[in-house]
Amino acid sequence: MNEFSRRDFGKVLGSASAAALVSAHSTAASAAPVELRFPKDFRWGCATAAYQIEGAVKEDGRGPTNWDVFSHTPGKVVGGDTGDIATDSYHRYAEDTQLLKNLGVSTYRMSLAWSRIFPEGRGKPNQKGVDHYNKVIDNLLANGIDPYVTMFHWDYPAALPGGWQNRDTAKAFADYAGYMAGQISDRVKNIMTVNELRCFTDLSHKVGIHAPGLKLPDAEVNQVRHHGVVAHGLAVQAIRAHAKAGTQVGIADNTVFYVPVMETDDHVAAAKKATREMNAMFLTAIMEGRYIDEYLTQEGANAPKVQPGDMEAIASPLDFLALNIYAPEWVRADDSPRGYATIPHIPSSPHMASPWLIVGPEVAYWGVRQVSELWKPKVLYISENGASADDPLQNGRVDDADRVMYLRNYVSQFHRAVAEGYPLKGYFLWSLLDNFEWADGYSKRFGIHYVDFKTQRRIPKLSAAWYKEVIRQNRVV
Ligand code: GBH
Repeated sequence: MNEFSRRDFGKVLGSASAAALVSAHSTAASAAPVELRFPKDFRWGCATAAYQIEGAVKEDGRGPTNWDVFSHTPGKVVGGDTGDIATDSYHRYAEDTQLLKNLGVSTYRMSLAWSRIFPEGRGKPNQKGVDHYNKVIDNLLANGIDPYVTMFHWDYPAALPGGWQNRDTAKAFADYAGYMAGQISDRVKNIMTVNELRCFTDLSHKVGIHAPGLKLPDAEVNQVRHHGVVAHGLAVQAIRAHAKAGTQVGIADNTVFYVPVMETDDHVAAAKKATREMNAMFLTAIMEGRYIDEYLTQEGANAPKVQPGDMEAIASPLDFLALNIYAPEWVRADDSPRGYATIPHIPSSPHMASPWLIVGPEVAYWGVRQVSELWKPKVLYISENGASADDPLQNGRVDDADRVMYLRNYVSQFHRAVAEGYPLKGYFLWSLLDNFEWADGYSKRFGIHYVDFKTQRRIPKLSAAWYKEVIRQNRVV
């Protein structure tokens, strides 16, 4: 590399050093394997969510939730599965901590069940619920694992009238989030408000496949979406008001990312525009503090009713942004007024065990890059990435080479984003263990630990061995 190109490369990398992130085994002219190495302080973790793992739905004063009601309604979840027992992690959390410790992760993303703290959504807190999470958090810390806590991962107290259709739920959520921030922020340094706005609004109220299973008209869906972002914003404010100074506050969003069909300026620009416009009601509103014209024009009379102060709350500054990245959307530049055309997935699009989980590793790179270019977050995390697989259990082993393939390709693309200097600081693999996969029940496995749901025995899959090695060597293996 001559002086000029070396300096150029250095500029792209920002503070990161090229040599440290991409290194060759030897200086031999040929056949030197290039290693994709991560920065020393890169944080590796795993993610789970309360309703998907805890079980113990009637224990210690927990109130019923939207998902208890939904999963017990015949026909809503594959196989009639429920979260009543799940992976029994309410009782087995110490065992799960040991799984994490064995992997060598430095972080763990978990969520709190709102209805364990406020069984009816508001009112007097249930001390037993608080005690439980204190035990879980203390157990993680005692094992050298830093918990990242999500306040809402889709399970809300069924007693809240109207759920997210009711604006008051946003206020109740903020009160709960603020209260819990006050309880845990002496030990928990990173808090996320909500998980995946699009899922708990659209999938629950428009598509109807998630609790409470509604198919509302557009105007009402837009209002639910608005209540979702307001809830996030009010929670940011409440957490800041009650948490210890220095607590880092963010959101875990499943922004839909548009991947350019080829890496040329026109397609790259078209994809970035698509990402901004297609997420107008969620992340774009949060980062820009307004509903952009493209969205308002498109929705017309169905646009959400916004009250004074809402947009300021929604745009409350964040310390970090966290992204759940799974399937890509492909997009190309187009002559139409909006300048892009999305390309539908077709039967030959490769996917994992879940039909929706199209394999498109480049989305990992483009997601990080687009968000960085559009809104310049200070710190980014991948709050979820992972895959479902069929996981044959044979002779006590689960050789999930396909999941390893998926993860290796996505992690390689995250590496590219880090190497180019984008502020990606950590990665949470979904999921630590097989669990209740929402409407798919236990029919889809996302874990890197296999769970035998009859015995609750956990068996590390090949992907757990792979991840452990990634963490140990801090590079793609
Ligand atoms: C995330 O959802 C969630 O945060 C996590 O709880 C979940 O377990 C994990 O990822 C794996 O799914 O059946 O075609 O109508 C990802 C969002 C929600 C996308 C369910 C696919 C079903 C689409 N997913 N959705 S479809």
